[in-house]
Amino acid sequence: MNFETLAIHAGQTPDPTTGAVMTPIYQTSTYAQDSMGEAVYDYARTINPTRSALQDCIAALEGGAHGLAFSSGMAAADTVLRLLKPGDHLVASNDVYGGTFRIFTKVYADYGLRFSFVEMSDPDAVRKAIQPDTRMVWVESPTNPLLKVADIAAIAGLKGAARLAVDNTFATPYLQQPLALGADIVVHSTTKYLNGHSDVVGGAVIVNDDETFTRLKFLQNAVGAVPGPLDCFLVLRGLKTLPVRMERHCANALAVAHFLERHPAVARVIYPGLASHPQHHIAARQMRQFGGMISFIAAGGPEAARRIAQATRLFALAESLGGVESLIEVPAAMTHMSVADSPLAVDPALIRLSVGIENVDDLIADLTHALAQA
Ligand code: P1T
Repeated sequence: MNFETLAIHAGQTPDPTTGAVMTPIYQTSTYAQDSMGEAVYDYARTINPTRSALQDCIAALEGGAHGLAFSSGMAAADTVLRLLKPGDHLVASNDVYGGTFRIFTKVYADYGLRFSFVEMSDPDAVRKAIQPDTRMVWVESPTNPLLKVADIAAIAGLKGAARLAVDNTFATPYLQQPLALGADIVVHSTTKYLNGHSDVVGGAVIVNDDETFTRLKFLQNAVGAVPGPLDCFLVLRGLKTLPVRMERHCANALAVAHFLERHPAVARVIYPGLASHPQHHIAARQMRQFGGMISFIAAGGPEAARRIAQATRLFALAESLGGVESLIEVPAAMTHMSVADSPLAVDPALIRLSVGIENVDDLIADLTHALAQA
C-alpha cells in the first residue's frame, strides 16, 4: 500500500464492539480479566489498544516491523540510550537538538557512556570517530537547528557493529525512511510533524530487528514513559494528514527560502532545498522534498535577530516546530540554551523558522514586515 493510504489506515480497523471507524480512546488503566494470567490486556502501562494502533501506524509509515510510542521525544531517546552499557561509546552529530545534547552529556555521561560529536555530513570524520567500543551512531538529518544533512546510507556502510539511530523528526517518514537506508533504529518527537497540530508532546521508536524490539518493549514497560490514550488518539489523527501537510510545508518553505535569499537583512539562508546548501545534492537524493524548517542569519547580528523574531505577527515566537501554524525562534536564546558554552553553541544571530501551512503570501508579508525592523 502507498504511504498516503497507510497514513489513514495502518494499524486501524473498525472497533470490534461498535464498528466505530475511528480508533476509540481506551481511557482505562486496567482491564477485567476472565482468568488469572491469561489476558492479552492486563495493565495499561504494558498495553493499550489506542497506543497499539498508533505504534502499528507509525511503524508502517517508517517501513519498519515494530513501533513503540512514548510520552515525549526525549523519553523515546532515553529508552534507546538504555540499550547501552557503562563504558560504551556513542558518536553523534555535532549539531543536535539541545535537549538531546543535554541528555547525552548531563544524564548519560554520569552513567559511564562516552560521547564524541562529529561532522556527520563528512563520512570520513565519522569513520575516524568510531572506536572499538562504539555501540551507537546517533544521527539527526536534517539537524536541529543548522539543517545539516547526513548521508544515512554512507554512515550505515561504515558504522561496523554499532547501531545506527536516526532522529527522523525534521524529515518525517514522508520525506525519508532511514530504515530503508540502513539505519537500525528510528527515533521521533511525535510532538512535531507526526502529530502536526501543536497539541501533544510525544515520541516514538521504530525498529526492524526482533531482538532490539523485545528489549525496547521491555524497557518501555519497565521504565514506563508511555503516552496516555488521548495523546495516542490525537497523534493517530494527525498522521492521517501527514502527507498533505508535508507537501504544503515543503512548498511554503521553499518559497520562503527563496524570498529570504534575496532579502538584504538576511546574511545567509540555510535550507536543504537551496542549491547553496552544502549538502543539497545528498538531500536531493535522500529526501522526497526538503522539509518545512529554515534557518537564517540576520545580517544585523544578534540584536537584529531578536528584533526580527519579536516583530512577526503571524509567525508565533515559540519553541517547537512541525505544527500547521508557523513559528519563529532564536535557538541560542531558546531551544538550544543547553548547548551554550559547548562546542555545539549556536550563532546568536541565527533565526529558525518552522514554516506552517498557511497561505504563503501571508507568511512572506509577515516576514517582510518583521525584517524591516532589523
Ligand atoms: O520535545 P520532545 O517531544 O521531548 O522531543 C525532543 C526532540 C527530539 N528530537 C528533535 C530533533 C527535536 O527537535 C526535539 C524537540 N525540539 C524542540 C522542542 C525544538 O523546538 O527544537
